Amino acid sequence: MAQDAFPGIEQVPFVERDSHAPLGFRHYRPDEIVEGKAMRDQLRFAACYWHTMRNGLADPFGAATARMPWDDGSDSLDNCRRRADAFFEFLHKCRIDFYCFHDRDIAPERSTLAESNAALDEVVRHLESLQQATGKRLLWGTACLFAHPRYVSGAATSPRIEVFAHAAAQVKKAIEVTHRLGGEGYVFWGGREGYTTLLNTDLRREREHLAHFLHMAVDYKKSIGFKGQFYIEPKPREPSVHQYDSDAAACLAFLREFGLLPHFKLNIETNHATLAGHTVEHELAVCRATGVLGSVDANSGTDNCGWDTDEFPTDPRLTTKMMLEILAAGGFTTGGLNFDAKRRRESFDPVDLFHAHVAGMDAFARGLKAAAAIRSDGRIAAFVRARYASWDSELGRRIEAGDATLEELEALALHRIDWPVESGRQEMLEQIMHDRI
Ligand code: XUL
Ligand code: CO
Repeated sequence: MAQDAFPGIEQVPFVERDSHAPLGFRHYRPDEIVEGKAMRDQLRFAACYWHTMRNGLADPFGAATARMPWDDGSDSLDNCRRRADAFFEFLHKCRIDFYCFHDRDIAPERSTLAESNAALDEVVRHLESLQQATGKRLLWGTACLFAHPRYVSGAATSPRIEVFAHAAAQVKKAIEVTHRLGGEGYVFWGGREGYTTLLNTDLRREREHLAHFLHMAVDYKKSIGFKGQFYIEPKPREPSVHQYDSDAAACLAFLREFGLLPHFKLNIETNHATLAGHTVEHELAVCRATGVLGSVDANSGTDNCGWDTDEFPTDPRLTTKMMLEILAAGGFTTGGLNFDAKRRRESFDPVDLFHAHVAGMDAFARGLKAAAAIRSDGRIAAFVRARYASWDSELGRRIEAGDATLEELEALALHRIDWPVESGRQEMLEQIMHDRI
């Protein structure tokens, strides 16, 4: 592996918490055991190819600012390989074990699908050798079904059957290369699977088409023996006005409606949750309650901005709340924490890639330790258990088993004149949590 994209930057060292070293892990210790597992296995950090390697930091008002001296801006395969080398150098130096990509991040789209597939195969061969040389692993792959103009009105929900077919072929190939690279999962994010106006949209047909598309992907996955986990990534809007996978609850209803629930888990992204008017811990809790918490796209947004700003998650309060949910769900199996996050446009130096990821990793290390401390303290969990203790009765058991009737509950209620409601103690619980961050 070439080692020259980031000259002068060594592998990020471990430093003391109050160290003034500009670059260093103050909290992340990959081998430290937290709740029975090494931190690296609890957190399973991934860097994403699209922001880290392909985002020049342009915004709607101005040009790209990111300095990427390893990239000549061309779509030659040599340039693709150089980028991959730079990426793996970055993963190594930043101590990140996993990565994620879209097909079109790693290799260019050519004028025919066959040529695009051939280019993809070339780069995948190179990634394969980089993985072997470094031990880095693919957390998940995906297909970019939103950037090309053919997807202007959707991919799996396009009004044109030819576009639907192209998207299907692209997904087929992307699942294949994910499988070949030993990917632990595959993500479906429906950026264009929604609408801009209902006046031109057959919502019933589009949702059904999407379901058939996903069923075909499930069948194909089985046919090639790909064992990785399929995920849906909810997001309410942007680029569409409304996306069908708008939040975790909508995804769950969709998956159940079309018999897809056994085949999918969810990939929850912080800034998508807030766009949907939720907190990320709400989305994670919905997943936990249903057993579909799969993976996380870790980022954060600017409050009250209303846009998916994909900022790095550097606030330990946010990460503590997330890790509380993730640990309560039993931790990650196939999933992990993928930094679907980009530096601010003003943070354009190569070293800012390191500052951004290290800040995010340290924030999650703190969040993990704080969440573990809150759980071992046990007061919050004990409070919740006690709050529902009346349900641990014979009657509670019968109601929860679906065996009770309104008549017998009425018989109980008719003779009751006092109501033993208790304080929710929110502020007390918040203090217990904040004390451990
Ligand atoms: C877009 C987004 C995507 C998905 C993968 O907001 O999050 O990058 O994570 O397609
Ligand atoms: Co994402």
